[in-house]
Amino acid sequence: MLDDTFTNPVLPGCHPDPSVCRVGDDYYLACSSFEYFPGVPVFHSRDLVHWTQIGNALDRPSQLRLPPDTPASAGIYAPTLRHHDSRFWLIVTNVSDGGNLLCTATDPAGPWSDPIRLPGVTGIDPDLAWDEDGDCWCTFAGIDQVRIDPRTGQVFGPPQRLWSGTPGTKYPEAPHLYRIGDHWYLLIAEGGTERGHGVSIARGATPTGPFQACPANPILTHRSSDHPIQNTGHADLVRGPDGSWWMVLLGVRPRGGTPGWHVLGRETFLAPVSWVDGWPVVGELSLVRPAPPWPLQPDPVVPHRDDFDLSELRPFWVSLRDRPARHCTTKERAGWLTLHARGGSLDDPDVVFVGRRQQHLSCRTRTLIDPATGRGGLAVRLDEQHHYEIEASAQEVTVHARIGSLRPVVASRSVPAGPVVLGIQVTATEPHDMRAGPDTVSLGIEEPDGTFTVLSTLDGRYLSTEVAGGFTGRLIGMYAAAGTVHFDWFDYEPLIQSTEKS
Ligand code: 6LW
Repeated sequence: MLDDTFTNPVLPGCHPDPSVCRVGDDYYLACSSFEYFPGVPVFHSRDLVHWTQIGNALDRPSQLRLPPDTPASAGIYAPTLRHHDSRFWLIVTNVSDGGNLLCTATDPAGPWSDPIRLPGVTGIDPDLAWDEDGDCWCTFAGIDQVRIDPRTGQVFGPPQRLWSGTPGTKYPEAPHLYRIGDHWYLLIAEGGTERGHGVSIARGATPTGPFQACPANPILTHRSSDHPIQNTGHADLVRGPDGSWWMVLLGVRPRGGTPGWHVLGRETFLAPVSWVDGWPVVGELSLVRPAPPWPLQPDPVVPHRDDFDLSELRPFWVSLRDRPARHCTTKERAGWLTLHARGGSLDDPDVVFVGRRQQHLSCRTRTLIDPATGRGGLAVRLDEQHHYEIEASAQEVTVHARIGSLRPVVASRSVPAGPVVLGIQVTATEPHDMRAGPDTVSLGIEEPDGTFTVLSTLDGRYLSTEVAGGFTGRLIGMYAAAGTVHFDWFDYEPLIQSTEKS
């Protein structure tokens, strides 16, 4: 239902380091994708609130190489997406294969070009900005800058230090440089991407500075607050067609007792921005807040059930490091997703896995698996050392957990031969229960009469970023552990609670 409020996060689930640009009435947004393939999801919106994934910028092996030893949370970091000279430009870091990459597209849904490399851009979080003379400035974590030729990747001279952020505050990173009115503004994140994160800004007369820090820095931080949205930082600014200004940024929603566990990764939030004395002032960032002044669009129709009837997988499905067709295809058995095992379990970095981001604090997933010729299942995954799964073989289903070095088999049950519906339900705990974890994860099977039998309910805190470390959040998906397994459909159903809408 449309009303005068909107729900934050605007892109729930693991969608950190958002970068946004506007062309006419259309907004486009890209974010980090780490060890997952395809990489750099790209979204479209007409109102900054409702986003539809239109593709992935790096969806061919020629664009994205994630070597088999790419650790979880390595890979693709922090794109900048810009529109200039009738083209879309995307610059991003592959920390696992050669550093910074630059691709272009005329349609942000793709295809994107094969990337050029930028060996002279020597840090993460690269930004692109063009000045009035057409010179292109690449600014990156440090905060350093070098002029580049964005068509060839050539750099002109060594990088120059522009600003180190607020004295005494760690990790000046995530720069974005903008010409706004009479000034060049240098927006950065600092304080680290955990609870100390924040956004600061400086301005100068030229794109190369010198830059003067805003007296009100940090212009956004929730550090040391009891705000339900924490770790706020890594932001980008965009101006609406009506002249209003907005900030997209990352934040997390920790739950449960001390220290608070967030399980969905760093999500994308939206906040209004006003200008006072030539400096941006970030308005209230809340879970539900007044809408932008233009009409809201209806929610995009997100297919919660995927019947695997298309020849290609939809863009929200991701795999680990690569996705060769010989291991993962919808073409082998019509209307089914077929997975041929490579690694033997979710502990293995080369396991054949197809998953989607968990985007809601509470949700229910189901899949119909045919394990007649193999073994596979349905999993909630944070990384190789942190996952829960329910696995089916010809006549048995088993619940496994992996928590660090512990690998218990939690429950098992025999089942009749043939396809079986596996299910996982995630249930957020009450926000004020200080002894609880963030949520519970129940794994079970659907009986022939449609009732759901839970085999095991596990504490969700062990599949949180605070326990596992790293930069990502949970994925839920299907995998093969041995032989060949087929999945007829996959269902993801948000369960709405008072603090969120679907
Ligand atoms: C990203 C850095 C950060 O490169 O986390 O929150 C890193 N900020 O800017 C990975 O997402």
